[in-house]
Amino acid sequence: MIYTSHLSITDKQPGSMRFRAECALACTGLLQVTPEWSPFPVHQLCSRLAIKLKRMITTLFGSSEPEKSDPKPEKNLFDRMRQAVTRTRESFSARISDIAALTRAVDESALEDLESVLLSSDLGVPTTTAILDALRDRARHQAIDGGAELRELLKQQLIAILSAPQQVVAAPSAPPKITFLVGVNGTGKTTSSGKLAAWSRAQGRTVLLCAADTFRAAAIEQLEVWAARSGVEIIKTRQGGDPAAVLFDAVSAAKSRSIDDLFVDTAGRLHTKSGLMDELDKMRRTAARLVPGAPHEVLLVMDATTGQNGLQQARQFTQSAGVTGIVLTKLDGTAKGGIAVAIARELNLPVRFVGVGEKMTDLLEFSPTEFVDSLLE
Ligand SMILES: Nc1nc2c(ncn2[C@@H]2O[C@H](COP(=O)(O)OP(=O)(O)O)[C@@H](O)[C@H]2O)c(=O)[nH]1
Ligand SMILES: [Mg+2]
Repeated sequence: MIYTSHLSITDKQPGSMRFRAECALACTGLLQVTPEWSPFPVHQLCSRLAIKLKRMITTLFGSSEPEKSDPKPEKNLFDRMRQAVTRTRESFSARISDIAALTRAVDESALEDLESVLLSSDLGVPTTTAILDALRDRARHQAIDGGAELRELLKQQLIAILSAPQQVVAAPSAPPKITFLVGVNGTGKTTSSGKLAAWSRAQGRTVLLCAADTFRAAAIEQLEVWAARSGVEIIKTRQGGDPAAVLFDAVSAAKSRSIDDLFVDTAGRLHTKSGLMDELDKMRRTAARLVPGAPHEVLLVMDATTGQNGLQQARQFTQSAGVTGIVLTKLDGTAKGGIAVAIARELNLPVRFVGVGEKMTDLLEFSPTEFVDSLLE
């Protein structure tokens, strides 16, 4: 928000505190000064105070300026994915290279080594078993010719599993497209809502954020900071307000303003808390009443560092919440990125996005081929 100075020309006494404060605000860009200010060198007068003030505002509220959404990221998506899975690749790829180097003809002992690598990267027992079964089957029909071929076959298997879930997202016949972000506490729902808003804006779409986590005041403020960073508007209510009511307002606003994308940040909930699951149901019904077919996407936000536990939780969640896809966050902080493969196979849901850090641009659209290539290159 930009304020306009109401100081009259006669009030502008260089020694007065108010004048100095307004000069400093003008330097931060938060205060607009009228042309009549031109005789006063505001930037020289108070630039040091302005720097202090700006630092204080940023500390208290985060940056109020829209972060530049990097029209030309210095790294391409593949490099960024590669960077994000560094820790997983270091344990995964190096050990697979060892197997490949030692293996002339792929035998049972090489496959057993591979099994232990897959398990330690959090692919989980059922997915690892399925991959090993397919490789054994192949080896029975046609010998696997050394480590390089084993690596290639593994790649194909992983890409096939990750590409299998083909959840068709119902495109709305008229805007807005409504996306809910759901999941347990701390997985990254609010952060991902903000990043998605910026991502969608960067695609040239119009975006609105809805703060439907009314449980904690901090969640509303956190989303406001994200809205300011990504330069989108936010619809919110007071803490403790009815999430379905704020959603109603947000959908109505999105409809009347012809907004393309409405992202709805929701409160953290466990599938076992029936009150909160009912609340989510009510939100679904509210959205559907205003926009037929809504919500068009329900993204379950999962924290990659929680591994198989997170998967177990997600399995139960997807059954009751109509989840259409996954946002897998904190991939940058784990050596167990193999969880993405387990998710695709066991939940039969596509991983739509991955979170690779805490910045606005640290959200990548998921591509099975890029993911597997960056794990196994
Ligand atoms: N390193 C990293 N941290 C993340 C990522 N996504 C979210 N976080 C952090 O995880 C914490 C919880 O995120 P938040 O969005 O508040 O979770 P919520 O409770 O589900 O809304 C915050 O400190 C975020 O900065 C990610 O992709 N990578
Ligand atoms: Mg939150």
